[in-house]
Amino acid sequence: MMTTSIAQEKVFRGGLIGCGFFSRNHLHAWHEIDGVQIVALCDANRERLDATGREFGIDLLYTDAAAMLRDEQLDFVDIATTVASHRPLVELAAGAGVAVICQKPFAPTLADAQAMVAACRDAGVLLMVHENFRWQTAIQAVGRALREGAIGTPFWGRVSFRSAFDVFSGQPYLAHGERFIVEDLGIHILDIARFLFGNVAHLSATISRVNPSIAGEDVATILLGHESGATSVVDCSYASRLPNELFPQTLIEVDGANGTLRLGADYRLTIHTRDGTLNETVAPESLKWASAPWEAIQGSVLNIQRHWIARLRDGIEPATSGRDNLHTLALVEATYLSALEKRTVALDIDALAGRTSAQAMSTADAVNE
Ligand code: NAD
Ligand code: 89V
Repeated sequence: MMTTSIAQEKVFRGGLIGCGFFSRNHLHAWHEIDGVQIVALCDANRERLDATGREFGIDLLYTDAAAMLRDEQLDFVDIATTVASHRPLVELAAGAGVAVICQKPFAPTLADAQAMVAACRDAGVLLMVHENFRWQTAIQAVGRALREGAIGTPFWGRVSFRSAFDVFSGQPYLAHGERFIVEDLGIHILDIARFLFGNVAHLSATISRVNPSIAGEDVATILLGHESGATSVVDCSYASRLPNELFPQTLIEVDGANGTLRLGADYRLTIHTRDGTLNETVAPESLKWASAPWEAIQGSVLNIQRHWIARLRDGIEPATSGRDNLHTLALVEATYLSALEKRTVALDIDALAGRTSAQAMSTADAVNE
């Protein structure tokens, strides 16, 4: 792992791999951050690659990531492809001695994720998972308030994402996977629960599919027992038609020894103690390139990428590192296992990695029961 800090004047040279639906948020955010330039793009799809190059004024274009890493002097790669390609691309970058950011879901299995973390550790390169939800302005504000002791020690929480937004038109692949909401969206909500209440000792979950035209589950309810002793509920749904569609807002409730905290609709943060009630709006920063309803997510992309450049400069492991993300991926695996076997599951990363690499569980079975 790098340990020396790098001069403030250095401009980091990045190469982005995967010019699809979400990558434009990465590219807009990189443009906004001092001390970094995306100098090269890679996509296996030539048409998409050329169009993205034209739009963002980048002319070093590759259809092969190995060729980009061979021909360009890069400080990092930003992997914005879908999950199947993550392990080979991370290992390719590590082999070239180049630091890596990789989109979520980091890996299809925990065993793959462990191998990717080991590859970057052995190569001495920093690795960050683009686990951006906890980087939303509102979620950071909640984390700060809890850390500062605004309501005393939390003993109970709920992190909730309920929507009927059509995610499939922008991301058609989400309709076809055997796994859907826990792997794609629940992963963020579980990560927020970890961010707020710490690592998890055990969990119990149910999942189901309401929308008959998709393959995976679109509803999940997960009860988490945290190592701190706190209990939290993570609930996610893409089958909830509400009078006010809040996509992509995450709502949060926390009860602590001295008071309560609520993050309600439209980023309204309320903190109540014996001393009174504080109300604040913790909305995302307004960005020229933001587009409704994605503003909070786009703001979080800017925040996480700023964090990456600061950590790259200081040579320090990022908060949402590959190593950190193993705990979040373990929550995803434990959720599917708990739903399938209808039991409480202990959060033992190595045991869960062993099961998933052996393809020991079938998500479809859990959904269809
Ligand atoms: P997409 O399918 O629209 O784009 C992926 C692109 O990667 C495609 O253009 C494809 O040709 C290219 N690609 C795939 N493998 C490649 C390889 N080996 N070499 C070069 N190019 C390759 O996908 P998307 O919707 O942009 O999602 C990308 C990732 O971002 C996914 O992992 C998804 O979960 C994640 N995502 C995250 C958020 C978030 O808020 N964090 C939101 C949406 C998507
Ligand atoms: O964040 C994501 O990964 C997206 C979305 C918010 C639409 O679920 O897939």
